[in-house]
Amino acid sequence: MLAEKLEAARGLAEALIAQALAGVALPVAEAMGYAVRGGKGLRGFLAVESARLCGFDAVQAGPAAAAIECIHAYSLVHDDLPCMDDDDLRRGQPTVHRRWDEATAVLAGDALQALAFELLAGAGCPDRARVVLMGSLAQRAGVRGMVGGQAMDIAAESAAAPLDLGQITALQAGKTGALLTWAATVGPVMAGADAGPLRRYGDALGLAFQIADDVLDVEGDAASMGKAVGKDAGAGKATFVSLLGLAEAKRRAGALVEEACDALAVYGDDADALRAAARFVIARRN
Ligand code: GRG
Repeated sequence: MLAEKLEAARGLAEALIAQALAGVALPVAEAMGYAVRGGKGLRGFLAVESARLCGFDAVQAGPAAAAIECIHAYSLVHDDLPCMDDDDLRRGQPTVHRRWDEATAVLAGDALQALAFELLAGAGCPDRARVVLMGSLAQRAGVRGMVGGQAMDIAAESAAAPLDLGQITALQAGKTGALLTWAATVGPVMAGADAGPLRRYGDALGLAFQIADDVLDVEGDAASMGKAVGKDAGAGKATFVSLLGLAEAKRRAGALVEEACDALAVYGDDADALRAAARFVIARRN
């Protein structure tokens, strides 16, 4: 059952992060633990499940799951800051800068990013694969990935014309897709195997995830989402929904989920949990 597997991967990642922070009696460490709790744990789950498909157990994959959840949590903490989205609520709780202050939120995000690589250094795979994991995570989190996508998003706010579909797709591939695809390819990278099928799965899943996020920004409610909704439409931002319309956006997300599932054919039924995760991405309410 997907919910139990998500819960198990989330517990594993949170335990490793709590262990790494144990004994640090500083508000910033408390804020780091707070920032990683309460999410769906999708990225950590993808890492554990992809590793399992390639013969690695949860102990061996745990550091990679914890690492990707640290990077994701850092991105949310910084994205919520007044200089970016200026949000008060995340995962149904006050954002880190609201619960503590801005300096603590900046430092918690910085330290979560560093902690990701500290944890990843403990992944249970050959040294060569560990180096590839660390280099690829740095690349996907940085200017060629998530930060690049976020920078494009911020630049679009003051651009003369709204972004077109190709530009939105490129922006989201960086901002949201880069981390999801990294998580989905952890297993073959650890094994030194062909990452092609899981990369195609991750890329399609990432785009479907973002289209679903845009749909939820229109159709979702703040109580289920645990954060403000309607911000994109309110800001007049181009999104998949504004460019395609609600019905076509949903159709494309569904088609991408089928593409993601089909990409896993080589793994047979063993990849059914990943297929369930792809379906969950467009069915979720938060
Ligand atoms: C600040 C460097 C920097 C990057 C920010 C990820 C990001 C880039 C911004 C977050 C804004 C946002 C809501 C993006 C949409 C996609 C997304 C990452 C949603 C949150 O992911 P979930 O739904 O979150 O997996 P949980 O809370 O379940 O972990």
